[in-house]
Amino acid sequence: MGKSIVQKILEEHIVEGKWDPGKEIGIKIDQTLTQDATGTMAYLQFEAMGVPRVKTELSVSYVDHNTVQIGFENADDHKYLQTVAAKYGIIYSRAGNGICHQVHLERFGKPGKTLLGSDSHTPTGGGIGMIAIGAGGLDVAVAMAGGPFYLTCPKVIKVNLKGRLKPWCSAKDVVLKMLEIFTTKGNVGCVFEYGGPGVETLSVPERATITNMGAECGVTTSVFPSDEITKAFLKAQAREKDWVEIKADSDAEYWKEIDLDLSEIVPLTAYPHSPGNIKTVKELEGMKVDQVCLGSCTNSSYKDLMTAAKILKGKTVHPDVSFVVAPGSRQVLQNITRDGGLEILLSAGARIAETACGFCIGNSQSPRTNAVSLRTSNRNFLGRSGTKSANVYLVSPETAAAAVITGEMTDPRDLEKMGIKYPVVELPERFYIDDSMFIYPSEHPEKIEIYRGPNIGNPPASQPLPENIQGEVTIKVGDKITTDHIIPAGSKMKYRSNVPKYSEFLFEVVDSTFYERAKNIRDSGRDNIIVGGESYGQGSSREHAALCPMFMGVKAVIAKSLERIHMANLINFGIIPLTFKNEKDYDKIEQGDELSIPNIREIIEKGGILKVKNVSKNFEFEVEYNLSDRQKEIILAGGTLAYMKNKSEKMLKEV
Ligand code: MIC
Ligand code: SF4
Repeated sequence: MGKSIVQKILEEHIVEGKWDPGKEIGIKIDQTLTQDATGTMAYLQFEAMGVPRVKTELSVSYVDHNTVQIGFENADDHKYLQTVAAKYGIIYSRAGNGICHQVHLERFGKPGKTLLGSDSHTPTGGGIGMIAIGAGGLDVAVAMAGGPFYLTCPKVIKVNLKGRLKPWCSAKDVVLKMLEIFTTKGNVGCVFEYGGPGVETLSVPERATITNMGAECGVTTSVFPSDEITKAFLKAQAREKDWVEIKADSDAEYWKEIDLDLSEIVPLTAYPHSPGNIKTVKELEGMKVDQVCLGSCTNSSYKDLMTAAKILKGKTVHPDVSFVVAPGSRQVLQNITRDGGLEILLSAGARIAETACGFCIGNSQSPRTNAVSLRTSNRNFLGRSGTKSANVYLVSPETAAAAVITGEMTDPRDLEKMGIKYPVVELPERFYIDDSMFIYPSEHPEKIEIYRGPNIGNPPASQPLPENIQGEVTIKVGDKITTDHIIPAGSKMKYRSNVPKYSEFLFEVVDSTFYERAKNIRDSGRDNIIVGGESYGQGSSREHAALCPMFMGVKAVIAKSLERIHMANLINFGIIPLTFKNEKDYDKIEQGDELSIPNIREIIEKGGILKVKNVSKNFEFEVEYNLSDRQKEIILAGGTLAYMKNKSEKMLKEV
């Protein structure tokens, strides 16, 4: 039987286990990336491992999230990251150089390699034919130290692309269609592999838009073949030597296959407050728009910005609209400047923002109260824009540009009626390339002193799993709770390196009393327990959604289902993830109920049925713990750092 692309690349990297979908495997990681908001914690943990130099082929530390420097905190973090990179053999991409995923695709991504990134949109690299996976910072730190990355060997879903996109319809609409088909839940443990004749009609940045937002479906990653189009992109980046062909065998078998006809794709939008809420743009036609934001790691490439610029040529931004453009990288900005796009955008009245995440994570350009904001980004979770009452719609650059002109939701195909022709944008044969904002590691690491400002604190230590868990349901939440609900980003993100302070904002958008209540429970010697619905922990890779609860004394999360990265982060920080055996038990529990899980340590160690007693309501229910032997050991030890320490002490004794 032939092999899929996913199987081919993974098999080449497996160091523990074997190709067997559903079972845990450990893989070698060739490249890592971190960004500043998750990076500080990742490098503090890496430092704690005592490894003198990273062991990967390539590791890059990007600064792109916390670039708004109000107060000293972010600048302190940048300096810390710069010195760590110099000392440990990591390339440092300075603030201003661009969003990690866009820059990595341009300058470092290589077909056939594995990439692990401390950001959930790392699968952007799948656009160039790599297996690129998002993970918590601690997992990335372990990979930098040469350790394997553990994941569930995935079930591969083949997406057969046919036909060609019609004018005004774009890669963003394709991935929004995927979200309509697959939704944001129920895809844990799967990978989307794209194939079929439609693939060759899509450029690498378009493929990357599609793999980027696969993250919203909850898949482990998404991947495209590496073909002549990939080769042309790498050539345009002066990196043709990095090209290798990667394709599936013609008789490869898949867990599931679907067909998607690109010629049937129409302009789509995700309406508030989930990327899975899909409607056609036509259905919302005429809705007044207050803000349009073009950028983010999903849609900030040369093609995206040049397309919008050509649509806006000679026009002025509608008087009721604030139009923000954040180019994905300095390279994109330099190239649209060379090719005249920047001038058109400026003349139209665009507000050019820094080449960074910016508006996407709500740390700038928060819209007005009750605003309708059209964004080309990938997430429209409640409050993520920084304005809780705002309604964010996710759209393509074409739909965004149409609204900039009309001031309302407009199907971009209707621009033809206004005499605007569809702009065909080809990628340059050779991009203007300038790598001067990368700082390469020092050749004299012994001379580098790590800078630690007052904002940098060591990660708090976790505790081994207790004999019994005894405590209270501190919060009961519904379905699809995202990590943005658990711990907000935006203006609070500057406390990423200060866990006690950042913890004060836990569950802020859902219930602002959480912190005080959790603190009282913890300080009275009892355990905090979180009860969640389906797909708990969707969204980002931020390990603070586990680290801060750990700091607050959360010992268990009991949910109907959990998302991959968040579940791994909970385990890394010694919080046991449990699922209801019978989902109806969820309905019987209330916030404030006293729960006890007797003998949990013994049961995790030796096996057996795990029962939870609801002391307040006087009933008992069963929960499941779907953990590999390795994960059980981590939970028993109280998290990955403690587990690694125990393991190396044991090894030393044996020597
Ligand atoms: C996001 O888009 O939510 C982020 C901010 O990039 C996160 C990482 C973080 O919280 O720092 C992600 O996607 O993993
Ligand atoms: Fe940055 Fe937004 Fe992409 Fe996250 S989704 S990496 S915040 S641009």
